Amino acid sequence: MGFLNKLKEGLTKTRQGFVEKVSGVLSFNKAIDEELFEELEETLIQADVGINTSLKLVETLRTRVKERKLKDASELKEVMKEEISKILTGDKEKNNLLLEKGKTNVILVVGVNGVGKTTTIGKLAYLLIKEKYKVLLAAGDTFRAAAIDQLVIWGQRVGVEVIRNQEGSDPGAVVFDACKAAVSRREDVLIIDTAGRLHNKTNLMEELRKVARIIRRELPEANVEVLLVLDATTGQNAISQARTFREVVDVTGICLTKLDGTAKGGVIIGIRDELKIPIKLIGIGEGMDDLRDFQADDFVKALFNEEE
Ligand SMILES: Nc1nc2c(ncn2[C@@H]2O[C@H](COP(=O)(O)OP(=O)(O)O)[C@@H](O)[C@H]2O)c(=O)[nH]1
Ligand SMILES: [Mg+2]
Repeated sequence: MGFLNKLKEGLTKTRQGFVEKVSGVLSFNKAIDEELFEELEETLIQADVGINTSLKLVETLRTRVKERKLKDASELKEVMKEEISKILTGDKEKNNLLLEKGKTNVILVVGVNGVGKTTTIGKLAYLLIKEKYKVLLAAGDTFRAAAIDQLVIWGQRVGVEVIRNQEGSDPGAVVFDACKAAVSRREDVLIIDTAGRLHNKTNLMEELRKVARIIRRELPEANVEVLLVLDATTGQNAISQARTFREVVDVTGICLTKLDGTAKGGVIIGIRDELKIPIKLIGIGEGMDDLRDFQADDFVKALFNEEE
């Protein structure tokens, strides 16, 4: 199955909880009135779009109704799709990963435990290899041996090397070694895994700051992407996680995982709108091929179950 069809299938529950309800509200032969806007607002909030973004979206719809002199609720569906697409697209230039051939590119992957960092790194390495980049991985989550092993297994699966140290060792040292190795081996992309134990927030944040400093110092010329991984199934919680991480590192992009099978996929709109950080990648499964660049238009089409 192609990625778009898989995305469509993965978004089934989100579609049921969001698009189908919105379509119900915006049915044919229904007048556009205050009650309709309120119903719409409620539906968006329940679909995990988030309160602020829902209010804003409905406000925009009110404006469009006046501008375009719309009369029937069914006409609002297209407008809604347009506006969602606009929010998700944001500033188009910034929606791709920071990658340049002929330069060292570092992707520092951060996020809380279990959101899918290590899996995303494996999938991303696979994606980049297919695009002819030379890729190196660094096992910066040194807290548990299993975390290191998991990355090593991904490395073997996709055929890239993993710089690692023992369990409990200093992540800064692993990152230092990996930066050196990336230069000496002329790697195009260094992807760094990190720990995500939020319950020990101060330590975690210190660790991340330190790692970011080491990258800057060792690879001053490199492109550095700080990719925050968020789990769509956590809904609004993903937004508060993002706020926490943003206080510590300069997050340049988001990867939203687990869009397959969740009913909370509407959160993607709130994430893009509230955080103003581009969504660069989406994950729709545990397999090697289940990660892709985020394309707002394709996403909206898949969400609304339209043909390509
Ligand atoms: N369904 C689904 N599962 C995912 C996705 N990404 C990661 N996972 C699963 O989420 C779990 C946690 O992933 P892991 O990479 O270990 O998270 P980490 O703690 O952030 O490194 C694993 O079972 C992954 O297979 C995704 O896009 N879809
Ligand atoms: Mg991990």
